[in-house]
Amino acid sequence: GHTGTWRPHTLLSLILTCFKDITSKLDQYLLYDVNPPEGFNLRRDVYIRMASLVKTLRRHGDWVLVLPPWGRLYHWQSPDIHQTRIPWGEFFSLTSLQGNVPVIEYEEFIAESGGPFIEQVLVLQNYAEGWTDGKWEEKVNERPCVERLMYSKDKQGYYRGWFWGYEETRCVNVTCLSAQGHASMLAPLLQNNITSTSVMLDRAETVLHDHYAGKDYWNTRRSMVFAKHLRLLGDEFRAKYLNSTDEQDQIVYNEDWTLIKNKLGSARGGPYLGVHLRRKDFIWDHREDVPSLKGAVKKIMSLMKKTKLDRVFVATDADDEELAELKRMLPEMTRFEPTWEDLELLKDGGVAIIDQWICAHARFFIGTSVSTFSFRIHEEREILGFEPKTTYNRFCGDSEKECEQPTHWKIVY
Ligand SMILES: Nc1nc2c(ncn2[C@@H]2O[C@H](COP(=O)(O)OP(=O)(O)OP(=O)(O)O)[C@@H](O)[C@H]2O)c(=O)[nH]1
Ligand SMILES: *[C@@H]1O[C@H](CO)[C@@H](O)[C@H](O)[C@H]1NC(C)=O
Ligand SMILES: *[C@@H]1O[C@H](CO)[C@@H](O)[C@H](O)[C@H]1NC(C)=O
Ligand SMILES: *[C@@H]1O[C@H](CO)[C@@H](O)[C@H](O)[C@H]1NC(C)=O
Repeated sequence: GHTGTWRPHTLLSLILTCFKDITSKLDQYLLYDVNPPEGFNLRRDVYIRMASLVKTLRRHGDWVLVLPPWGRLYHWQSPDIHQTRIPWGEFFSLTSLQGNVPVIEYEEFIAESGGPFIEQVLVLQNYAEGWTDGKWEEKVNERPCVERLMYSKDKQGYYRGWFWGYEETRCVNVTCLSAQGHASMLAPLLQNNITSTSVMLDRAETVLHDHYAGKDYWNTRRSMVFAKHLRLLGDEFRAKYLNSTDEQDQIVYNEDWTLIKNKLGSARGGPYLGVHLRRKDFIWDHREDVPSLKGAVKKIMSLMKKTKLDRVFVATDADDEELAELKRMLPEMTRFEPTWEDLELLKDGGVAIIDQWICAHARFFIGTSVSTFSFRIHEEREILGFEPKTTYNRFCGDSEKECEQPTHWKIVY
C-alpha cells in the first residue's frame, strides 16, 4: 500500500510524469474520418493516404496519427451485435502499424490530449466550380461549405457531430477546405496556417495518394498486418478444412513485416481455389462486369479442372437465397461460417478479414471486378510472394466483351 514515504523512485516517476507532460504537449494530433457510405476496404486505402501525410508532417514536427474507430459501416449488417467504437487493434496489429508511422487509438488520444476535444475540424470538399478551364492543378483554399455541414453547435458553442459514436466529443472550430491534389499537399497548410494541436480532416478520401504503389505506399500497406487472433483463426480453418499450412504451402511468414521480402513465385499456396464473389450492390445495379451465379460457377469449375484443385474456398457477401443456389450448383465449396458467438466477438469486419486471409493463401485466386475487397487480397498475396498469374484474376460478366484482368502492382521495397 501507499505509505506516503518519499522514496527515490516516487521522485523519479514524478519527474518522468512531468517530462511526459512536456513532451506530449509538443505532439500534434492528426485525426481523420471518411465519407459515411464508404466501405471497410476503401477506408483501408484512405489510411495509406493519411499515413503518407503524417510522414510528411513529421519532417517538421511531432505529429501523431489518431486511428478513427470503426463502426456504422453500411455493409456491417449483422443484427444484434455492437459494431461501433471498434478500435483498430481488433482488426490490425498496432505494433505493426507503429513500425511505419506513430499511431494511437482514439481513446488514447482522449487520455493523452486532455479530454474528448478536437480543436479544429477541416471538412475537405471539391471545388464548387469544378476544374477551371478543364485544367488540373493542385490547390487548397478555405471556402464556404458546399454541402450541408454534418456538425452543429451546442448550447456552449461547441460543435457536435458523429465522431465515431463518441457522443461526448466536442470540437471548437469547423471550417471547410476545398482541396484538389495529393494528401501531402495539405502539409504546408497544417504546419503554417493552423496552430491547433489537434486537427481532424473530415472527408479525407477527397485527397489522393501521394504516389500510388510507390515505396511509401507499400511500406504503409505492408504494415497493415491483420490482428493475430484473426490470422490464427484463418490458419486453423486452413489446416482443418483445406489441408493448408504455411510449411506445406511454402509460404514464408514473419511476425515482423519489415522482414518479409518474398520473391514472386516463391509461395505455392494451399491446395484449394480461392474465390471472392462480390454480390449485393454489385448485382443490384446490373453491372456488365459481374457474372450471374451460373456464370461464376461455370468459371470456378473450369478453373478447378485447369489447376487440378478439388477444393474451393468461397468468400462472398451473397444473400441466403443466392448462397443456397451456389451450394446446390457447387457442392464441393467451403466457406468460413462463424457461429453467432464467434460473430459477436469477431464482428463483420473480423469475418471479412478471415475470408481475405484464407483467399490470400490459396494456390490460385479469382476475385470480382473492381472490388476493393478483392484488391486487398491481391496485395496480401503480393506480399506473401505468389506468382502474379495466380493472383490477378477476376470473373467476367456473362456477356462482357473485353474482360480486362486486374493490374499487377509490384511491391517497392
Ligand atoms: N465476410 C465477407 N464479407 C464481404 C465479402 N465481400 C463483401 N463483404 C462485405 O461487404 C463489404 C464490401 O465492401 P468493401 O469492399 O469493404 O467496401 P467497398 O469499399 O465498398 O468495396 P467494394 O464495394 O467491394 O469495392 C465488406 O467490407 C464486407 O463487410 C466477403 O467475401 N466476405
Ligand atoms: C495560409 O497562409 C498563407 C500565408 O499566411 C496564406 O497565403 C494562405 O492563403 C493560407 N491558406 C489558407 C488555405 O488559408
Ligand atoms: C476557425 O478556423 C479558421 C480557419 O483556421 C479561422 O480562420 C477562424 O478564425 C477560426 N475561428 C475561431 C472562432 O477560432
Ligand atoms: C494434405 O497435403 C499433403 C501434401 O501437401 C498430402 O500428402 C496429404 O495426402 C494431404 N492430405 C489430405 C487429407 O488430403
